Amino acid sequence: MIMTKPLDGIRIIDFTHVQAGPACTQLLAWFGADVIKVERPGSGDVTRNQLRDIPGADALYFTMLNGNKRSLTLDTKKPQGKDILEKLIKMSDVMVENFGPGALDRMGFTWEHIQELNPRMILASVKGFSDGHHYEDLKVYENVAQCAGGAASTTGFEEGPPLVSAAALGDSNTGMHLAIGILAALHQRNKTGKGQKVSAAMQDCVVNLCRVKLRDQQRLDRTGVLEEYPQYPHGKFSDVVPRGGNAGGGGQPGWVLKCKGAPADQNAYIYFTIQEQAWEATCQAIGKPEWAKDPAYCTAKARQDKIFDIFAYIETWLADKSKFEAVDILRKFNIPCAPVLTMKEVANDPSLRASGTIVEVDHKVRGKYLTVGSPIKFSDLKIEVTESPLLGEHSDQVLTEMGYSDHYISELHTNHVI
Ligand code: CAO
Repeated sequence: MIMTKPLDGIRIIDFTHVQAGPACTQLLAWFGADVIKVERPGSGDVTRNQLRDIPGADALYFTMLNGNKRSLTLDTKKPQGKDILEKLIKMSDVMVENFGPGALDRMGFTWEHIQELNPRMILASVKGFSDGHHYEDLKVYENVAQCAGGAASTTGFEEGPPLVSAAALGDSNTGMHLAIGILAALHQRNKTGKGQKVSAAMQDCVVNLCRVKLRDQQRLDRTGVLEEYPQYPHGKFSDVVPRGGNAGGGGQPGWVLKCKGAPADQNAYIYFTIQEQAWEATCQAIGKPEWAKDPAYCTAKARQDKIFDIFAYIETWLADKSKFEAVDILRKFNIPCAPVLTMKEVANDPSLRASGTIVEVDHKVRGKYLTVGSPIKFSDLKIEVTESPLLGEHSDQVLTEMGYSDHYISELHTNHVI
């Protein structure tokens, strides 16, 4: 049986850099697309050089976002470079870009021109803000998007400043949204034969993940309080959603609780959730069976004004248990919980290794490195994560496949077009 991949036969021009665009195209490469990363000769994606840990080797930022791709250097501002890009557009299915606003147009590749070259082409763009937005001219990085999307104002503790998350809500998250848009456009093209422009703005994609906070704003407007927030019932609310610390966002209260070794060990904590339907089991687990039927404790409403006293008691129960021992006990009682894992623990987690979510890749210059594999698993596809390409590693190969002669390719080298 010949093994095929979902995106076999789809050629993608990867005109992306930094994280949002590269995360999108790497995902599509894992699914089988031929992803050709087009980079500026001499320098390439700026992340090849930033925060290098091994002199002379592409930085981990680059290697971890550009696996499974080929690299073609091309100066698309030179006439010969433009000609080659035009030919590549005619031969490809998708072009993904995340340049600053207007850069692609200034290069001469407007959506109208791309459509003339290839009506089947799907042009997929990441920008900081959506078209027509009053900030549409702004260049945007991760934390800018987290602030503009409502995430920062609702993250952190009440007494502290707005806080950004370590999770790439603006970058990789937008890349994943864009990938979904591309797959939908490919599906539609199968029926209509026509491509289209797909856009994902980083602010919009952060807002999409902050849906629950928009819910809270409307609840607050109506009732003046948010009963699952630590400010309730003893603190004060203003007219905007406050920072909720480690509170759970749904109907079941939760918090990060200290275990044996904390706070000296800054990560000796678990996340503990009090689920209404598991209250009796929770009381059994933490050695307070008498709370199960006590009217002062046995409903979520009754517990509201003493939820932090309950968490404080659970911390006394946790004081002689490591975070792993605690979870091993609590899991038997069906309590939603997990240890707070460090990145070192994530990197070495045997289950993450076994599932292919953390993978070791061998790179021809830097040697072995860890990266995050596909979080999406398929029954009929084993995703192989391969090394990122060196700058221009596949230029000659791609140009030969496009029909250019060796003589012309060597002229392009001489003229620094590739
Ligand atoms: N050949 C010739 N020129 C090239 C080229 C190539 N192969 N590739 C890129 N360029 C040129 C572009 O045409 C552009 O030129 P002009 O500005 O003269 O028209 C120039 O390189 C710079 O592009 P840029 O504006 O994208 O780059 P920047 O480093 O100044 O900004 C970033 C980076 C990320 C802030 C900006 O690209 C951006 O806002 N992107 C959209 C939002 C986004 O994706 N941000 C997430 C990044 S991940 O944190």
